[in-house]
Amino acid sequence: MRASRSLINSKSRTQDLKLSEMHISGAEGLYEASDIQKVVKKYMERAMDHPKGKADKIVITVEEVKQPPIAIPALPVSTLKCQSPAEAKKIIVTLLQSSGIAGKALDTAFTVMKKGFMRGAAVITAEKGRRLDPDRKRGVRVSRLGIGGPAGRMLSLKLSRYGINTDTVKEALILASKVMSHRDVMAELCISDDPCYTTGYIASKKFGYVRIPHIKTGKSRRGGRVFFVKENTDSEVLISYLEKIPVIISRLSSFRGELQTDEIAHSIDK
Ligand code: WAQ
Ligand code: MG
Repeated sequence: MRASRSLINSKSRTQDLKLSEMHISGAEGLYEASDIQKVVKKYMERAMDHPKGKADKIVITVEEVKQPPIAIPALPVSTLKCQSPAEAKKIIVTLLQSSGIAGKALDTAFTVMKKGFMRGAAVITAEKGRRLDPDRKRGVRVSRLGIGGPAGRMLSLKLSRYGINTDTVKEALILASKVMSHRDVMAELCISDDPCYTTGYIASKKFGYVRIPHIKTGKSRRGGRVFFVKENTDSEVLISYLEKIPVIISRLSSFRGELQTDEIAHSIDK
């Protein structure tokens, strides 16, 4: 699903329709045929009621997937103690550096995040900080991802124990798990573009899915995603995996409550 709003007014002379469209909401998933009507209804509700504003165009695409999905485990989940965006930044730098991401790559990532307003994710190399995704306005949109019935029910149960059983958390964990299942991806940084949603995350092969509260203040529509990849990544192969290959979560990993940054670093190093 993709919901957007045209920014052209009657006085505007802009010829470039793409430039004058604001992305409001997007969602994608892999579902059983029998669930599609229910899912489309849910996506419609989401498209028509979004804190970013009212959409004037909603596109829903339903495609049959021919290839059997690849089964992967979900990443381990934890939440860090964090009180402010400034503290969040320190945590992000510490954990990403310890996942092998160089300063140059972090600089590129923070520049991309500051601009905000992307529909997909930027793909950035972990050493030199080069950007590999071809369409910089759009980024790469991860699709064809989902969770199997039993794992999905178990996930809801586990997340309920921590009071975070929401579509936002589930979808983010599914996405991060697919992204991290590719061998060339080292880490991810995500900040929601929803002005009310102030918890972001980093994901890495080393730390799993690490939630970071207060990653931004509650007023900003700026958000985005960055995937950090090995320097010699074949971007076409990676992007086609992320966009096209069906991947489904079939089992879960560990869940942990609130941790201090050094606790997570320490527990992994042991
Ligand atoms: N593929 C690639 N990038 C995406 C996708 C996708 N399918 N969906 C969203 N993005 C990018 C895009 O640039 C958005 O602006 C940005 O991510 C944020 O998207 O555990 O809801 O949908 O509590 O606002 C984090 C949950 C929620 C943390 C993140 O992101 C937690 C969220 P949003
Ligand atoms: Mg979203």
